[in-house]
Amino acid sequence: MTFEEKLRDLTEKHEALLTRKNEPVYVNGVYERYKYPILTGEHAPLFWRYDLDKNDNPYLEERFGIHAAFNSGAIKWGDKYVLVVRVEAADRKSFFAVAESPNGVDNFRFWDRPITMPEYGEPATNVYDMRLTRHEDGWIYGLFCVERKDHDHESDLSSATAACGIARTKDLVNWERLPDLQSTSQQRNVVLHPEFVDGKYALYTRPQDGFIDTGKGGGIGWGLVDDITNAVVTKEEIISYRAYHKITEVKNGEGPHPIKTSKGWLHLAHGVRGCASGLRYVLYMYMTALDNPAKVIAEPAGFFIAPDGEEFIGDVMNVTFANGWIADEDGKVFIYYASSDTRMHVATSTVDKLVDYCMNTEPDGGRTGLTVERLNRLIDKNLKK
Ligand code: BGC
Ligand code: BMA
Repeated sequence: MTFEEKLRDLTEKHEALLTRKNEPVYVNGVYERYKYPILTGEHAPLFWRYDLDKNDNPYLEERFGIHAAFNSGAIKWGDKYVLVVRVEAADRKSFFAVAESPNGVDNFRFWDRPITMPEYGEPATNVYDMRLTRHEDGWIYGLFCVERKDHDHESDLSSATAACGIARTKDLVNWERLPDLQSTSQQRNVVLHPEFVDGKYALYTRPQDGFIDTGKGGGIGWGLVDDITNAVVTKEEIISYRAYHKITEVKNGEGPHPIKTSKGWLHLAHGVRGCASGLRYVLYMYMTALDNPAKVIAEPAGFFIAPDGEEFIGDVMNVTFANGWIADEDGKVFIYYASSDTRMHVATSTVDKLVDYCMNTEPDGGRTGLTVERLNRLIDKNLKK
């Protein structure tokens, strides 16, 4: 094949992937999953991956490998569904890039350039998992994990530190970087609540003992901050707890910021447990009171979304992770989740269905006997008919 033929072939296949129609697949009455992932590394523009100059690249070789597209923040942007994607290059570094779709379930396309995120302090080794919040102060905030080498343990090549980076924008292109969050522990999974609470910025946090170990960290925390341009959180109250033999035993963390409903705030989070094959990441939901986003009023037992089929397989197996969702004005909800640190998917539901799920699914009693009692209550009800 000539250079031109190869390029035509690549372009046709790429265009077919980008415009592939997605279809909902019935799951459980609560949400629909979709037939195809909505974004993968292969969705990255060809002009990110190839040098398209025939003289410089006569073999049309890929010059910049894009390995994965996952863990995306989400926001409605005019009438477009927009994701700020964690794109991972073949060199393991991730960065943020915006992708948009006209309908939220297919035809996602990256904007021409990735986000050039200004640095704060020591330049980051890696950044990932942005949570977007359109705050009532008028800015759009992106909170994300900033990973740097842990210089106190230089000889251990894997030692690192995690901090919450904070940036804000009006157009998703130009970002103003603010100082990283200061707190008593390392932080990954910090999320900005969209409203002021007692006149302060409110954060969902995830205190942890070390870079990986959440240790005594307890779960998803809640803390107030006076000034977002110099964010310091001094007190973190745990609101969604980790517990022995629950899906959150090893870790948990807030997903995107909660959705406000007439019945309370709807939350999406991830829970992690350990098993022989490593860590298992699943998604779960809970609700908090409308007048107190830190007060849990419902927490259905078990997972809401767990890996299924090809979702099990990827760079980091057995992972579903979500840091973005969009609630439309008509009540439809687009849940953007990633599988196995590799690709993005969507599930669709409605605010009413999600509230119903949270309010009418019984909580985890913490031991097998109570799980059987819960099952028998449902069986009794159904068999009486
Ligand atoms: C990876 C993250 C992961 C974290 C903790 C980082 O180096 O990039 O995906 O969540 O380590 O394991
Ligand atoms: C983490 C997260 C994600 C990732 C997951 C599994 O701790 O912050 O970035 O999806 O591990 O690797």
